[in-house]
Amino acid sequence: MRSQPVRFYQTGSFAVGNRLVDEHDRTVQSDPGRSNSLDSGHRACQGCGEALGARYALDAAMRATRGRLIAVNATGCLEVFSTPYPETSWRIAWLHSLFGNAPAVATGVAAAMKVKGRSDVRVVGQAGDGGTVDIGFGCLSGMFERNDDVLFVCYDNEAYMNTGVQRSGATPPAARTATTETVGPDPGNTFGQGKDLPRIAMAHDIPYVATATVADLHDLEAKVERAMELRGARYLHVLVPCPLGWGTASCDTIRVARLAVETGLFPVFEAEGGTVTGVSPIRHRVPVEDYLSIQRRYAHLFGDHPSVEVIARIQAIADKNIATYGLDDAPSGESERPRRDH
Ligand SMILES: Cc1ncc(C[n+]2csc(CCOP(=O)(O)OP(=O)(O)O)c2C)c(N)n1
Ligand code: SF4
Ligand SMILES: [Mg+2]
Repeated sequence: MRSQPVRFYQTGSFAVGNRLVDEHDRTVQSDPGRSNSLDSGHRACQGCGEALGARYALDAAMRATRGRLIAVNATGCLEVFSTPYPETSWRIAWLHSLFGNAPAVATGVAAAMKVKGRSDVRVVGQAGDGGTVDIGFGCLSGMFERNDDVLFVCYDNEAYMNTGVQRSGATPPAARTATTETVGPDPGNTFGQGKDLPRIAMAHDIPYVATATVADLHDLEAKVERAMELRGARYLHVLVPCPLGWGTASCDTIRVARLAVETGLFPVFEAEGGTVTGVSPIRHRVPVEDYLSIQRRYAHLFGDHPSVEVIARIQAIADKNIATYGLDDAPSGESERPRRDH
């Protein structure tokens, strides 16, 4: 009988244990020497996208800086679940001050390092969407405008999760939160409000702006690494599903993040100096219903009388994103790795 070649199914994936792929394709998490920046023992919900995103982002930043990294955290789930006093899950230099001032504190730490002549020590600021697009926005815009040497990471779960799922400036239209209409003609968040922070960041012409999701952790790591190659103000906006606030199964965090990308509702791209330099083309485009219908925050759009008009308006947003960022014009066979123009 002819022998069959051994097939390593893991080689096509970028899962945590991807030690069988070529060395240059391996993720930071596959490195036994990884820093485990956000270690086990924290109190995040099962399937928390924010915990996953933060661990990958910070481990990648630690590797890029050879461990010379200081993280500044805004108030929010990431801070609360990781540091119930006197315990902490952080195995890095880590600082928390207030909900709204993380960009300013990060700027101060970067300035202190400069004064001390420690250009080798780098600074990451991090916050949820509320801490970034709402209460921290003034500080963040100032940090961008001064081109302070900080990478700021927003973990966007599209509401104030830590305090019980209140609406933020990043909550999408029609999503139900604790502070949006529950009944009436248009339950859920209103259309036409909110802030598109990646585009606002790009308008500051800062060296680097990128978006990513926990559905493609290899891409997230690559973007952190690219950001740490540059100096000045850099911004990374990561979509991190929240099972509690979105009403999704804990096991569906990656799936729902992938659907956000494949519908076009969350464009994945990077930009340098205010110009888009790379996008992640959509491989398998899906209608927005596939994304919305598995989340209880959109349950009012479905049932016996689906809100066809509202779903069509959300589809129009996805279609516009796809056209704006050119997400559907990938030559056939192209992978979903970012296509870089530089
Ligand atoms: C000045 C101030 N106002 C309100 C709060 C209460 N608070 C703490 S975290 C939070 C919401 C955080 O939301 P977000 O930044 O999106 O992070 P998430 O918890 O969703 O990760 C709020 C309202 C506070 N700590 N300080
Ligand atoms: S509420 Fe959401 S963001 Fe907060 S720990 Fe739970 S899953 Fe994570
Ligand atoms: Mg949030």
